[in-house]
Amino acid sequence: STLDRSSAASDVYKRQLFDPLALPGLTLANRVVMAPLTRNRSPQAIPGPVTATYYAQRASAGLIVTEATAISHQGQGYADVPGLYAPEQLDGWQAVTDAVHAEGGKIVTQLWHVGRISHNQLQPDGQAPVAPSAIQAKGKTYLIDADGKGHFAPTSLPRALALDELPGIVGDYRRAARAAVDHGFDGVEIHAANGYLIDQFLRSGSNHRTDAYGGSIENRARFLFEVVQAIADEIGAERTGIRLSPVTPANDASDPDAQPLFEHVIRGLARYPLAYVHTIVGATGGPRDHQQGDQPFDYAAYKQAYRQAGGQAAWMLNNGYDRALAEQAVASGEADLVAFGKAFISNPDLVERLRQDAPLNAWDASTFYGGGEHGYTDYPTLAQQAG
Ligand code: 8OZ
Repeated sequence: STLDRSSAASDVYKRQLFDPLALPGLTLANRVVMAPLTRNRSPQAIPGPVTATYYAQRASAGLIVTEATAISHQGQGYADVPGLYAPEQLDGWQAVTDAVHAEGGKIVTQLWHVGRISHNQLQPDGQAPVAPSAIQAKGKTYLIDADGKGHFAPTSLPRALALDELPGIVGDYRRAARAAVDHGFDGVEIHAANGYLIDQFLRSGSNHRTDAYGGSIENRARFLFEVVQAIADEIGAERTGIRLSPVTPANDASDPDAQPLFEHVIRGLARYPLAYVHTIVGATGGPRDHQQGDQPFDYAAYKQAYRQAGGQAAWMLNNGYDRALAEQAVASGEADLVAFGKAFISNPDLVERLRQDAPLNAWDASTFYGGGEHGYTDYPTLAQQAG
């Protein structure tokens, strides 16, 4: 394997943010990753030609992780987010992956089931969203009215999933992963972060089950491992990544004891030869030093638990990284890959800007969610600004 796992070798070879990374299933041109970014620009859950342009403009990223993409209608929780379960959606994604590959990029899709972070009006037949337990999240989802105006709205009360429904949802993950690679994706990222379905199973705040999927840490992690196993069986672990957010409060995610929970999860993940493990440091889009419970999360111990258990996947970190912090993280061996979010929204050529230490375009938060090409495909590159 050409995967560089030898942090001890850094005397002679100092890894840099702009060096390639050859993973067993995925060769990346550099260590700068485009983080998954929800943009709400896919009416009928179909990514259109503008979405292909948007991702192709950002193909110089070492890896693009698409916006979170629903594995099923039940997995939908926001207006105009894309899916991976209908033929027209998959045709749309084929155009996206073709466009990114034509520019020399690599792209994986983020497999998403929102669980309770949804609204009856987004669910099949207006039903309640599903969750480990019937506990409403203190949080918001995003709806678009008939007049096309978007707004945030409280999430609906979910119903608890029956035991015999879980294999069907695992099957939806498997099917979506297969469809993704059949439509040109280089792999998938399992969205196990930010208070969505898998994270709802993990955390004691949202999981009050008394069956084999609730209670102990082992039980709460069972659903996650079933999803990982199914996807690894279907497309190969080397084309599979996973995103975790050990302490985020996003979407009412809560567990006072994150350290043993996520060390159990990360040790279990070491059993699979995954492409990468992607960790959000702190509160998603917020403070990097956020904590759950009364102890700061020990990220070094968490990573060490993974390596000691034999885990060899590339280590991807995200949240609040700038150029200096990212270079330091990669050069020190703390991270193999660093994912940038908002900076990629406003800088299609972010890699080149970082390489030159050029100024970055500011982002316009008012065009993050919903809308058209403005704030989506009209941010200029350095070359466009110079011309
Ligand atoms: C922002 C708005 C809606 C969804 C996440 C998928 O936080 C999201 C998301 C982010 O992971």
